[in-house]
Amino acid sequence: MSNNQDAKEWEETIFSRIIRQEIPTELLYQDELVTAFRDISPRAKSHILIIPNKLIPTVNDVEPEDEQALGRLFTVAKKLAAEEGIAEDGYRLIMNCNRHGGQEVYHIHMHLLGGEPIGPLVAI
Ligand code: DGP
Repeated sequence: MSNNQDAKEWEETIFSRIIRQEIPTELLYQDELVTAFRDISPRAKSHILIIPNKLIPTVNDVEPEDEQALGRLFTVAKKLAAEEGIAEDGYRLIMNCNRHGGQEVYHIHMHLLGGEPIGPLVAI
């Protein structure tokens, strides 16, 4: 049991509305498990978010039954990296968790960053 399982932490975020296409967003990919779209404030030439359709607030809230959807994040990352033309040069996949990880939106999401050198993993 994580400490995020209270009513406040499980509230929907803007990402639920994007999944339901309630706000204008160019979806790059969507199926029954995951949705992908461009980050609103890109930190690289190519910056895509890939998210499970199910609301899972943080990695601390992941359960075994989520494995199929979370595995799908990787196969969609591979597909979108190829479509963006960044697969060969390379890219970085990031998932932040809670405050120290720098998480801002409490609906887990994989960042796909590429199109240019991304720099060191952690700035020091
Ligand atoms: P994180 O810090 O890992 O929680 O990243 C959250 C990302 O979500 C951040 O890079 C900005 C992006 N973001 C927040 N709100 C929106 C939105 O409404 N639309 C889109 N496309 N991206 C958003």
